[in-house]
Amino acid sequence: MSDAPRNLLDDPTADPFDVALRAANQIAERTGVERHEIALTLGSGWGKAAELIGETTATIPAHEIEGFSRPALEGHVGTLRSVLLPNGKRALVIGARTHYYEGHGVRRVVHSVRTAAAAGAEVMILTNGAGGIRESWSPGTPVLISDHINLTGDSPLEGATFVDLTDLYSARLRAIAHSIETDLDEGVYCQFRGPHYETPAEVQMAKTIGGHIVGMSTALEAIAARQAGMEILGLSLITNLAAGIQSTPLSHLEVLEAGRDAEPVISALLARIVGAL
Ligand code: 8IG
Repeated sequence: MSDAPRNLLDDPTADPFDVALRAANQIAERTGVERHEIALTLGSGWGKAAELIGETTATIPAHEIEGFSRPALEGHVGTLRSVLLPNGKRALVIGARTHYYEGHGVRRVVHSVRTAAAAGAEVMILTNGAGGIRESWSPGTPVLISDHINLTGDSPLEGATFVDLTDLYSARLRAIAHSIETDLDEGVYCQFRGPHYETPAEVQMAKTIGGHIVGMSTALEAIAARQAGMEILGLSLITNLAAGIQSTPLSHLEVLEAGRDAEPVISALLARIVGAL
């Protein structure tokens, strides 16, 4: 038996929105900031943006907040930060992502997004490291997410909760991103369950059904963000070409390296986008 404290979200009778509200209240108390207008989840390759977007006024180990867990993966930072933006707004920077492949259930996956909404965020920026299907994308290319295909077979919505996902990735926010970086490409993000990377045949399937990016995180989070009424901006850092698109095998090390190399450039881009919101 593990002696780690149990997570409230693992209790099926707990209301996940209630847990998110408790988390948001704890964040308000720990940061001294009543309301965070913008939230960002920083995936692999995007971490440096936290320093560039503004002044960090509080840093909290995420696992000290209700419903959050310790980071499962090296290269993922388990902190929540409150950042004061130059325009006076407050951003909640989430460096702690629970992935679907960890097997803790979708409630744990989307808890950070629901917490951000409960903390007052109206804009949710979701970033990730991902594989690229377009051959013109070299590792290190940032791509705007225009839409997604959720291949997990799961949903963060429970019961007969029908949520419209038209314009899930806000055209308004994408236009702002384009005004900052005119040659930013867009693509459809396919979320696979992982943690294995795709087979080349699966990548071809994703391409055939209209996908351009393959990843393991963002679609489920975006659905929960929309349910919570937030406007969503999604950005992928292409850290590798998807399996079979490149001739060499994929390695997690390669992914981390591409992320590290691109980090200063894409983080500066994200900081400029945040500054324009
Ligand atoms: I970084 O090639 C990263 N994440 N599914 N496929 C999937 N997720 C990824 C990939 C990839 N690269």
